[in-house]
Amino acid sequence: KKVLFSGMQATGNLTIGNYLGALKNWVNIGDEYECFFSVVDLHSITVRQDPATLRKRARELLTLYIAAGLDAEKNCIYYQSHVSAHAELSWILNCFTYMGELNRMTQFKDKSAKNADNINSGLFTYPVLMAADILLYQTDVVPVGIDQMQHLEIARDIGTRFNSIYGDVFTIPEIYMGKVGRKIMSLQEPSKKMSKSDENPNGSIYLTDEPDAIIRKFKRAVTDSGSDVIYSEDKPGIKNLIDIYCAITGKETKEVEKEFDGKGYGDFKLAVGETVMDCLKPIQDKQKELLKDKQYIDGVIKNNAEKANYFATKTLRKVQRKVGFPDRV
Ligand code: AQP
Repeated sequence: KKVLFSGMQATGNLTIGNYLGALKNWVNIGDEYECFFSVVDLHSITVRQDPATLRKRARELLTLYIAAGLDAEKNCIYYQSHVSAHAELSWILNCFTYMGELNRMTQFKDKSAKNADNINSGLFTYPVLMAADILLYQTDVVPVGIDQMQHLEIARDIGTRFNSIYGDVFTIPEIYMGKVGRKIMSLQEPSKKMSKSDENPNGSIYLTDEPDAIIRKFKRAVTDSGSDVIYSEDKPGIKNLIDIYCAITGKETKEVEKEFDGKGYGDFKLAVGETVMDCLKPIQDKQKELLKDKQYIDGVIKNNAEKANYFATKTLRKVQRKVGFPDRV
């Protein structure tokens, strides 16, 4: 089987952007692959976190992966910090990455603008750690949203560079993106990506939002002039809502335009809200139930950390040998 790797940070409440751009695709295509789904907590501390909150959110996120439909026996669902090979490979790959390459990363520019008082070197080398995450498992495919495209390209470049010096050590991964939901925008500012760390909670639908909050936020969503539900670049607000609706229902944009022909924005916004609500409810219920089952979740954490460590260490040892570190005796 080919290998799939992906991960998310427990840096806040997940949004439907994270769900539709990444998690939902993991569930859809996961069966075809040997999968590694990580809660990437090493990445999270590039921005200052409250320790107790980070620990709590990491557990909630790991549980959410399962609640969203990933089988914890078939898939390796684990915490990045439980597999030290990520940090070790990341150091080695840092020595094969140029400052100039990292300087071009738009996420670094965005995040350092947002965190001007803490532009740490971890934030700068974030893409190298992400390359290590992916290359460690000899990954063939990485399902992520479009915002991660640049990071995936640098991972491919670093892997290719290493291979060109030392021979075929790493599999060079491909990106996977769903047809729709690649970039869900803020409900309040449709020119901006919906993001878990957005300060305006009305712009994002969180996976933990209660039904009435979901409906309220969709009702308040910024729309455009006119009143027709049409998929057009000139109507970024409506376009975003159609994207959300299509990503959940699997409908085509043309079908949606027809469905709401002659109906106003109000009806459409309510329909999208109800669709999202119905989609999230079973996931929320399942997550609540799983969070109560400490023994089961602890078992998943322990078993999968062992499994991830086994595969990751295999690649790490090979890399250490290639670069010339002494053999273990
Ligand atoms: N708005 C989005 N639309 C589609 N996909 C999205 N992703 C994030 N936002 C959207 C995808 O979700 C995964 C989560 O990646 P992450 O946890 O590393 O965080 P991120 O990409 O930095 O996402 P956020 O929500 O914007 O987090 P913060 O606010 O912490 O920076 C990735 O696959 C991403 O593409």
